[in-house]
Amino acid sequence: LNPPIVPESLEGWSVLHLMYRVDWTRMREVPHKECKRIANEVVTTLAVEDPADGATAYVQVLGHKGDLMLVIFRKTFDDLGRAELAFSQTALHALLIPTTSYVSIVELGMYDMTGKIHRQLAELGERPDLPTYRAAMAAEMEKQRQRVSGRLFGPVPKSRYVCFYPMNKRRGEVHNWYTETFERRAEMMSEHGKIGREYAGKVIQIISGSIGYDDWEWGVDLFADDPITFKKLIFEMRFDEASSKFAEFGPFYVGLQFPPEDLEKYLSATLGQP
Ligand code: FEC
Repeated sequence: LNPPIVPESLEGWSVLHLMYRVDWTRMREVPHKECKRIANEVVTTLAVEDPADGATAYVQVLGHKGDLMLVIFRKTFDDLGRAELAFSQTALHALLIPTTSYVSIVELGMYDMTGKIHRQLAELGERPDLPTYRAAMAAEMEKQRQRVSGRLFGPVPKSRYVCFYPMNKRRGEVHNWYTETFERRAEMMSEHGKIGREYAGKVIQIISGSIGYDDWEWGVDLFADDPITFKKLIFEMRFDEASSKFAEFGPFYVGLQFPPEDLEKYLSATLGQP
């Protein structure tokens, strides 16, 4: 039995994180009525009529790394391109200073499933070098895709607190994720999943793959109703082998999600006031 090397993955939403500082000096000069118009224009521009076509999350970022984070989920990069371009034409855009952005695609890594399918196909006499193998694998993956389609193209969790950061799996001289065998990586991901599942109901994570699209390999979005959950979960994961030996983390962004209809309050600095 030839073990696989590359785990299969399933892809969902195309995702664009956009982060901005607000030019508050100019924003304060905008009359109340105009502020309302500016906010409505953005919300209408980034709204999606059918939830099957995408969604947009609005997040007030804490700290100096940004003020406003928009997380745009769309079916394709083309749709993301249209959304970004349309947003760039809004009046608000001229009052924003971009700080950073991140391009990725929602990804479900299938270590466990890849191993299982590979074993099943081997029992049926299929081998990776046979021409029928790819088709058999593709048929199995299609079944999986149907099974998890709700997670690939799921709704944006409404949770109040959002944590976003990019990360890599290390490729150092001593510890190199990509030179570990498939079985070892699968074992480590299984341990990772076990810890993650202990947080079921407390956190919703959206992992998006960015190899080939951005400067890190994955984007991690976590949604929770209590920000302490992020600290506990990420701390606990630091001890699992996939993290302790192999994870490298980029900058962390944490903030407060608000519904699109509150954008006006955010821009007029009255959001969250009693
Ligand atoms: O090689 C790869 O495919 C790596 C992609 C990947 C990264 C990643 C990082 C984090 N996760 C975090 C939270 C959770 C929670 C659950 C969970 C489960 C998985 C599974 C895969 C997976 N995660 Fe992950 N995570 C990546 C991939 N993760 C695959 C499923 C494993 C299995 O079932 O055997 C449990 C959710 C559930 O099953 O419902 C929660 C967090 C991070 C960033 C921190 C860190 O890595 O230390 C938090 C990259």
